[in-house]
Amino acid sequence: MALKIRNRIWTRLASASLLAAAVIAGCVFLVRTAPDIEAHLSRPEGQAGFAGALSPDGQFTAVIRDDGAAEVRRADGEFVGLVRGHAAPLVDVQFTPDGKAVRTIDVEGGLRLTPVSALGLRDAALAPEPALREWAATRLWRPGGAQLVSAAARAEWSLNPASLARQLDAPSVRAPILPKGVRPQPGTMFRDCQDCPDMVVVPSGKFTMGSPASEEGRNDDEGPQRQVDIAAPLAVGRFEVTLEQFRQFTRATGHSAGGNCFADPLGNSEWGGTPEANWTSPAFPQSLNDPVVCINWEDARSYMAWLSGETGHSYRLLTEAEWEYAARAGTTTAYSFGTDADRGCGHMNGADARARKSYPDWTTSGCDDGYLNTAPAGSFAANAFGLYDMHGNVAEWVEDCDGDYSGAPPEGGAPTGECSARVIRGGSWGDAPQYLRSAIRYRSDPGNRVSSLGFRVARTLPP
Ligand SMILES: [Ca+2]
Ligand SMILES: [Ca+2]
Repeated sequence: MALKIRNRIWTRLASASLLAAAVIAGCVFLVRTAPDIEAHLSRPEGQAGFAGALSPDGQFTAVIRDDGAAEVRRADGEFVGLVRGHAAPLVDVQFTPDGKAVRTIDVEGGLRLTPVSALGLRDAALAPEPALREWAATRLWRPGGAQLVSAAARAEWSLNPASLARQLDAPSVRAPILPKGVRPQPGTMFRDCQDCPDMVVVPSGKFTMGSPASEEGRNDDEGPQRQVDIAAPLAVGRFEVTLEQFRQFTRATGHSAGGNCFADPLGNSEWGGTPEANWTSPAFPQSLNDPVVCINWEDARSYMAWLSGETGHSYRLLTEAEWEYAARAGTTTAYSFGTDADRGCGHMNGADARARKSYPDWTTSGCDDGYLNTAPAGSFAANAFGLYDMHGNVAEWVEDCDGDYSGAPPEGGAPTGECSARVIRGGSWGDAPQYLRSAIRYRSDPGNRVSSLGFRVARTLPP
């Protein structure tokens, strides 16, 4: 196996909603029986109730949440946007009689009118084709809230990475389902079906691949640096493929990802190929939203083929160049959050102080990132493109055969054909910070399965 010996696990191979709450409180009964008037509910004084309203046309509800924001939903319960007070919690919300605005009052008496169109609802309703309505009102997510933004407003976004990160940083909220025939634009999110992976559209661009000689922790195989042109936008999985997503694939196809996963079956540092360890049982507990592990390169490719068939789109692994471009998200520093590995515990799941308690011989960071093994997808901050867990959590297979940069294609393509080692990127929960850098490169026999190794999907976009 073409593996380097490092202090990393796999190298040891060589060695419901508020509306529901309203239903429980019986208040929806009030608004639903009076859709022809400006429905209005007030928070009972001294009680943990709520204020809510129904739009005059009966299409939307607005309910004040415990955090003082008004949450607007469609009548069927689908979330569409938030209205907040300028600086104080809201205590009252109504729709105006003409239905064109949401009128809110905050605890200090401040009145605010928020046009319905500002929530994107009007743009959605005016979209020329019914199939485009959802997309015309693409959701943008921001810390602490979310809102709908019209297609026209979206066209005015700059591709400022920091701006995109703010908009996309809400991992618990799913991307909208992309209507057939719609080409997603850079800076937006989508998924192709109900259970498909969330995708982020990253813009085209040029970047410098590899690390400078001055980068701390650098390995020689990260250079020489070279210029790469990612010529067209592409869709990248927002998260690593999860256990639940992989389970859907195996149920649908009968695919058997075998055992003999490289793992630590007893949690006592006796790592090795373990016959009984596999993706359903990697020798540590996982939630269904954790990234799937013990997946070899062929398993990942089989998943892509199935997902492509299910959706009619071209799903594939990222090339190595695309992966680094996506991980850097416009940055040139060792990590997408900067150069300071000591800040890493807020940004990535790697080998940390918690891991050292179980594995005293490991090189780790000095901080506690909260996870010994895998973390649920999206547990850490996204990078500027809105992608999660590019640094750490699980290391990720990419398409390329292993090779040095002098012979690799310059335009982001992958060497094709049979090869004895495929590239792995990003490092994992078992790796010290220096092995989680954007430029770090690993490689492995494509048949190997490791309890810290998974993958991420990409999708080619039509021209
Ligand atoms: Ca960790
Ligand atoms: Ca990762």
